[in-house]
Amino acid sequence: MSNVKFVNVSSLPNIPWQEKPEGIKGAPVWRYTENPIIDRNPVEGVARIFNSAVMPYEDGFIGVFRGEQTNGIPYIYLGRSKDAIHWDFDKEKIPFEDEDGKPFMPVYAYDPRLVKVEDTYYIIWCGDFYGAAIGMAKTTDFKKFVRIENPFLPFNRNAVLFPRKINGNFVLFSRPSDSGHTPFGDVFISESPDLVYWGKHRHVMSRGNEWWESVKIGGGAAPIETSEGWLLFYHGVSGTCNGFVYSIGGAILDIDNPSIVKYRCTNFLLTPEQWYEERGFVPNVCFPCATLQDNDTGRIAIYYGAADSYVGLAFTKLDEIVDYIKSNSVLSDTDTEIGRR
Ligand code: BMA
Repeated sequence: MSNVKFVNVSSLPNIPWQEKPEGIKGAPVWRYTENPIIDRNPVEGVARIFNSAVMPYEDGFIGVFRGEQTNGIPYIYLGRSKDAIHWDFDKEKIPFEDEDGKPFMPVYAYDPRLVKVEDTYYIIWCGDFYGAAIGMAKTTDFKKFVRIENPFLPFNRNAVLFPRKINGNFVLFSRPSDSGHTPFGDVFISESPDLVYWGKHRHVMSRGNEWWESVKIGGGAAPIETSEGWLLFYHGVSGTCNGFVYSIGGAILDIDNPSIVKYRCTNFLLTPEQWYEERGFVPNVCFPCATLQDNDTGRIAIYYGAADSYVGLAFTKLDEIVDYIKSNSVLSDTDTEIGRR
């Protein structure tokens, strides 16, 4: 087993965890036996919670949750937990405001990510900016949530912020798209010195390396810094005669220039197999949005939306997953290039 180490990752002794069961075939990723951890109708007025992001906070955990309201409109709700498995949700939507403290609510908001950079927590989502585009806000106390400029023009979905600046700049994955369900999509990154002005756009990874990710791919959880590079859990989409199938993939990106992919796993790491992944509002979806990790043990907990209806939890270990990705890596030209043309 490799001696890969986390970098800039804290101890998290209360990370949710189950040991790897016997008989796992394929990738070393195993589901929590009590999945799904969030069931339907979790809050008054919210029919389903899925595609959500969590992180350690104070003596427990906090998260931003995609709540599909009973009128069908998605929004972001705050949740708190002692064990990162059982969650209490606020009944009200997150009250976003502008820089002057006036209410400034997105029209809708979905697929939130939650990332801490230095002393500030950032929430990144997909919302309406005269078409689907990326929204962002910041908080330091989870009481006051201030919107910051929308980083990109429409259409763009699925943005993920890196947990630290690289060469002095914030770095954001995104996936330019169309106004519909987007039958294409690669992952790009952009840099910003101030979270207002974005540039130095680079291509990271193309769809279509393998059939399970042949239609489109998108950044998933915030990348995890390791001695091998940025460990990325992302989603890949396959097109079938009966619709899209969303699986979880894994890649490792260069630490100083993450537009360069060092390793990319040819096999999916997790694909819909359980009832809560195969059956729901949108069947056959595993959509990763966050991880927790413990520096002392190498444990990683992956949070993923299941069938646009539930939240699932899966586990892996740093050394096992890095070994698996490296030993099953197949790279294309667009992976290894700097991503500028
Ligand atoms: C994507 C996003 C995700 C969703 C997925 C499957 O385009 O809308 O929120 O989980 O489709 O429906």
